[in-house]
Amino acid sequence: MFPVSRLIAHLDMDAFYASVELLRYPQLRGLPLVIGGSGRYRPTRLADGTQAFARLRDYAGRGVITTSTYEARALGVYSAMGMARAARLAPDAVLLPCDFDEYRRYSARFKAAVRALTPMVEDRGIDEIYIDLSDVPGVAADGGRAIGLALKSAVMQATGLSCSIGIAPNKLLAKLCSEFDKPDGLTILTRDDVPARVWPLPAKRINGVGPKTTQRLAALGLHTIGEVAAADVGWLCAQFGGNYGTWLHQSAHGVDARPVVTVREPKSISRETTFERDLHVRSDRAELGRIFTTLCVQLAADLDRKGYAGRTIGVKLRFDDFRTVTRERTLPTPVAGAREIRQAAGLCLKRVEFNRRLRLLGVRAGSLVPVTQAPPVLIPTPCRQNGQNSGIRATLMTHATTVSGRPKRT
Ligand code: TTP
Ligand code: MG
Ligand code: MG
Repeated sequence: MFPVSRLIAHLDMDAFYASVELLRYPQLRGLPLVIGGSGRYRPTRLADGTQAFARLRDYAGRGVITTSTYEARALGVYSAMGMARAARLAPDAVLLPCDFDEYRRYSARFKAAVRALTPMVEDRGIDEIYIDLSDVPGVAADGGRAIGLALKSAVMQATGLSCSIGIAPNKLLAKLCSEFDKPDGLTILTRDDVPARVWPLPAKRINGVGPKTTQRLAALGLHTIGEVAAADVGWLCAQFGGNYGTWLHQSAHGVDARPVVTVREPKSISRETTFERDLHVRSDRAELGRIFTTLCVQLAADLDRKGYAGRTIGVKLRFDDFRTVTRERTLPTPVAGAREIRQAAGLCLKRVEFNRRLRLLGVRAGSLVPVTQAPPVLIPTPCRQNGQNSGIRATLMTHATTVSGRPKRT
């Protein structure tokens, strides 16, 4: 089991996508900036060499804010807010489209910088990680402050970006307190701090309490984490079922035994896109075909980069009434190439009834198996004797993708 007392850090990058954009457009620092919307709103270069940026008020079409700088948040503009509403709140905010490839590069960079200092890292997505600091020498003496500061400065040095870190006895509390002092924060929370610093917070701040549970808790008169903590565990179990009731009780008391998992095999890898306008399967056939191919090519590149092949290929569609359907095929051998993915996904699409316009299309590879791609080798093979050019010729043999095992189910 775990050592008696663990020390876990949760590190989360500050306004991540927006901060990466500010590295290439430093002239926008200090201004309200939002990321999201379509690629049409890329900056344009003017004759005098300066760049012109779109403003939120210029935005036409649908879409949501992906993230915003703290200056934009001060105007009430947050992640997941509709563009139209955001434009009313902050018409002058600068608007930039997402550049996921760039964000992935910076994600890899900050994670590498952390791993170089502390190897026990659990990847939790593009801009956050957990780190088990329990075995860092001297960490018990200052509760993790020195290593926390060292991690922040390593991330800054590797990326030019700030992050916020929470250090606590477990993942639940670490995740909670990494937000206490955002941006550029470092918060250390001990078990003794739970009543004063955690109990006054709204129950939804517990990672795992979603909007539905929040509503049900509120209907039962429980609004803060402290109120959940004070509730009788048997009563919570009667309301929410044994597993969830117990989990709620423990979480509200700041108890969480989950380990930091340093290797995590993905269950599936997928790509999807929401269209700028709803597309019709017949009148927009060419455009849909192009989008479909691009998704398959991107998915193949993701699989290649991560070293997997998929035994199942599936599609996801969302219609203009928000109905979502998925179809999946299991293949005789795992595939990783764009052509094979497109073929299998195409067969999935044949099983869908298209009677409405489409707003989203996605392609997914599941039942992943790690692959090791052997390089092509030249092996000598004897030529057929035909009386003219006998002898040895080289035959290019491309090794098939070899499957080296099944991923762990997580
Ligand atoms: P977050 O860490 O939730 O947000 P953030 O880094 O932008 O801001 P904070 O300082 O509060 O941590 O998410 C990381 C990135 O993930 C974010 O920059 C953009 C993306 N994202 C979405 O695409 N959709 C969302 O709804 C959210 C919340 C984030
Ligand atoms: Mg973040
Ligand atoms: Mg995050």
